[in-house]
Amino acid sequence: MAGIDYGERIPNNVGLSENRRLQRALEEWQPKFLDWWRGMGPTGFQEKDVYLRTAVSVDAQGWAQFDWVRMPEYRWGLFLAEAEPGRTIGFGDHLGAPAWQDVPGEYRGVLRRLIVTQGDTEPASVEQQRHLGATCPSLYDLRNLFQINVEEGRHLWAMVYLLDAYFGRDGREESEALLQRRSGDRDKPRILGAFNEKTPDWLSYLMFTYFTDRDGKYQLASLAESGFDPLSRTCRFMLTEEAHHLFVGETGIGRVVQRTCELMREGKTDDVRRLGALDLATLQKYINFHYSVSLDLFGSEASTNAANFYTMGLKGRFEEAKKRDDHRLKDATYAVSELTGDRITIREMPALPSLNERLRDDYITDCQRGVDRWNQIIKKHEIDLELRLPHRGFRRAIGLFAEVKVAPDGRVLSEAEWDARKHEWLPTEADQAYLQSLMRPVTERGRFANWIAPPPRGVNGQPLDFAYVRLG
Ligand code: BYC
Repeated sequence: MAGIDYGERIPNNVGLSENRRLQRALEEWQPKFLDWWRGMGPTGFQEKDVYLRTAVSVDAQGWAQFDWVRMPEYRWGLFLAEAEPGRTIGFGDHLGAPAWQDVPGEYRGVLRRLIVTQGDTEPASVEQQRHLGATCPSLYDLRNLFQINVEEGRHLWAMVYLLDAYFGRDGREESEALLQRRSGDRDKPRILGAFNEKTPDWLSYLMFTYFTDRDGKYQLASLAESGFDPLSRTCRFMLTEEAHHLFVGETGIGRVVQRTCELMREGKTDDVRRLGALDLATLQKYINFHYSVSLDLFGSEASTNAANFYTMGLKGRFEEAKKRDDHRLKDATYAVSELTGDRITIREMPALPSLNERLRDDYITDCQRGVDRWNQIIKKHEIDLELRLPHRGFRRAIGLFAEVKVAPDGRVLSEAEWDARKHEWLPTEADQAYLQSLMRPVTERGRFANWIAPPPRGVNGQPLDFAYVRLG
């Protein structure tokens, strides 16, 4: 089962050739996907050879193979993690029952919506990043961008497989709709807020891969606990690909911090803009923006949807199987923020409707780890400043804090105070214009833009001056 059949038109390890109806449905969808990729995928570079990795099997050893590929010829396929024999449902009302191999009829609509919401983010992110190739800071970074883009495309395939294989005609309609919505489009926007924002420059992209892809990690990990076994296995394999996206974000921002600190030391100045780099104050503003947009992706603090997903056995907690409790949570409580006038307090609330907040807490802890590592870089340069995650209520559009204005330090502000100070906390038009002025392509082998340090090593043991994308 672990091996992937690349002899087929659609590479897969799901026995596609034994299911003619599904094979036909997916083979009809494939050219539409390619049309979407050509129209909405990376602008330019489609005919260039890119040094990409492709999954060759889903087990730990045989995962990836690196080779030169033109992106439209990338072998997008259907890969599920290996089945766990005898797997049972790990939480909710069906705890202990055998995991479902088919969609439980009564949960069909809810499950379809979860899969569609997840699926919608994947092409959205490709659309958001499509113009970045033109301003890449190096061939190494360009290659990593394209790797992420093709894998997001594969994650779309992963969700379309579930829709087509398990949801009949409505599933096929949803698969079509996933190719029709467009990030940022007024009439046909993508479903979740963060996926309609622009990714206009490489700093925003690195922030996106750090903060927004990390939401992906937590949502996929919760869906990997699902009692619906095909969803669980699909998400388990997606998580292995997701790890590279998070690596790009964390190390990418780390390299920007590194370069900034080097220039601050060399130039004996905080004003590294004069030296053509990004000052730490601007980095902080971009952290504030992308972190707050990503916090919204977890939904409201109190959500009956989240409670239902759990009780139904469809979406678990992060690392559900490692938790030592009753996995039903009917009588449990969880500490959730609350607004009392202009004060933010904490109150024990029923655990089930608080599951979004709990997942957000797991996410926040994980986000902090990377910020700590960036601060280590700053400290090593003997610079007295720390990057910080803003308060969870800062600039929120979903949930409790959408009703108020909150400063990065957690103080509730009046509208007037917020308006007077928001330019200190969020990228201004001038910041964005400055950033745009840095976005000049660097495509010479082994060279890197002035605002970002080279990585410590290349991809797959290759040197830094390797032709990661053959432009000639
Ligand atoms: N924007 O009960 P509530 C990734 C809606 S990222 C707009 O609080 P719920 C990736 C919500 O739909 C991971 N609308 O929320 C990363 C609901 O609508 P209805 C993506 C929003 O349902 C980078 C209403 O508000 N995967 O993979 O508990 C690159 C009340 O909502 C938003 C998933 O998200 C928003 N931000 O939770 C590529 C997993 N938030 O019912 C890929 C699947 C909420 O009133 N999705 N609403 O019409 C879910 O688990 C849930 O849908 C959510 C929302 C956690 C997103």
